[in-house]
Amino acid sequence: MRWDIFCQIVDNYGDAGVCWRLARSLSSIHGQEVRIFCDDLPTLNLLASGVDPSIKQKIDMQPWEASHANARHPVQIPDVVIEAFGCELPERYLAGLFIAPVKPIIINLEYLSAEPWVIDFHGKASPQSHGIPKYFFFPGFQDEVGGLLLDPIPAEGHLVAKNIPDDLKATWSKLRPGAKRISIFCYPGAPLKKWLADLGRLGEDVDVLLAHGHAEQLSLYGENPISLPNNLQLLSMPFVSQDEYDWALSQCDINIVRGEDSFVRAQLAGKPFIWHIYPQEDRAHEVKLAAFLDLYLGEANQELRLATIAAMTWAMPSEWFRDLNRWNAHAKHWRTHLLEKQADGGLPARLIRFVA
Ligand code: TRH
Repeated sequence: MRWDIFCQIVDNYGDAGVCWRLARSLSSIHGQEVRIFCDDLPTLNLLASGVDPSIKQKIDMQPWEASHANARHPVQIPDVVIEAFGCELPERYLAGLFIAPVKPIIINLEYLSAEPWVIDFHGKASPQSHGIPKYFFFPGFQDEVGGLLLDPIPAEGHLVAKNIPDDLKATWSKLRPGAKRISIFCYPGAPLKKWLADLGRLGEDVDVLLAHGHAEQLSLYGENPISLPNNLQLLSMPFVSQDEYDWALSQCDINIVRGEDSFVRAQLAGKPFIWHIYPQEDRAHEVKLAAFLDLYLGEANQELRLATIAAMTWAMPSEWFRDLNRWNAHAKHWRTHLLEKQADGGLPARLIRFVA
C-alpha cells in the first residue's frame, strides 16, 4: 500500500521520532511505499541520519507544502493517510482527496498511553463531514490496542557494546572502566542538580551522560556551575541520530528518558529507567505514569515496587539506588515480556492489519 504520513513538529523531537520510526518500519520491514510530509525537514533528517542509506532512500521525505495540490501537481492519492498526533491535514491536500475516485483511509495516530480507557477508543471511527473514513489508532501495551514501535529491536546490551557509533566515540573514550553509567534526557523542570548532588554522596563512581543541551540546562558552563564530588563525571553527548541514541541507551545502567519514543526505547534497552513524562497542565501526566507503572510493576515485589515508584517520581537516588540490581533483573524480564506481547510485529503490523 501507499502511505502518506503527516508530521508537524509541535515541540522537541518526539513527533519526528515517532513518524520516522513508523515510516522506516512500514517501508523496510513491511515493504510499504511511504511518503512523509514534515514541517521541519531538517529535524527529521537529523534523526534519520544514522540509518543505513538503503533504508532511507526508499522513504520519500518531503516538506509540508509539497503536499499541496495544484492544477499542475494533483495529489497522488495514497491508500492510507496518517495524521500523526492529530495534526490537521493541509486543506489543499484534503481538497485533492475529495475529488479522488477511490478515497484513502485517514488514521489519526494518537499518543501512547497505558491507561485502560484506550482499549475502548482504539480503532473507533471518527465520522467526518467530508465523508472520507477516519479512525483513531492508539499505540499501547495491551493486546487490544495498537501496539508499540519496536524497530529496530536492539540486541541485548553486551552484544552491541563494541560498535561505538562515530558520533559517540569521543564521549565514550572518556568513560571510566567500572563506573556506572547514567544517561539523562529530560525536560527542564526536573530537579537534576539536587538529584546529582544526592547521587554523588553515595560515593559510587558514576559517569553521567547528558543529552545535547542538558549541560546548559544545568548551567555547567555558566557563572554558578554545579559542583560535584570526583566520583561523578558529567559528560555531554552531541545530538546524535536516533539509531545512535538507541545504542547509547542500551549501554547505560540507568536511563532518564522523556516524551514517548525514548520512553519505549528505554524499555527495549532492558535497563532501569526514569520516565520524565511530558508535563501537562491538568496533571494528566500523573495518571498516565501511574497507569504505566501498574503494568510495569505488575509482577514486582513490594520492595522493588516502592523503589521504582520512588525513582520514577524523582525521589533522591539515596532512597532507591541500592535496589538497582533487582530493578535491572526486572527491566530485562520486562523487555522479554514486551517482545513476547508484540511478537505480532507491534504497531506497524497492527496498523497494516487494521487498514486491510
Ligand atoms: O523530544 P521529546 O520530548 O518529544 C515529544 C514532544 O515533546 C511531543 O510534543 C510530545 O507530545 C511527545 O514527546 C510525547 O521526547 P521523545 O518522544 O522521547 O523523542 C525524542 C526523540 O529524539 C527520540 O526519537 C530519540 C531522539 N533523539 C535522537 O535522535 N538523538 C538524540 O541525541 C536525542 C537526545 C534524542
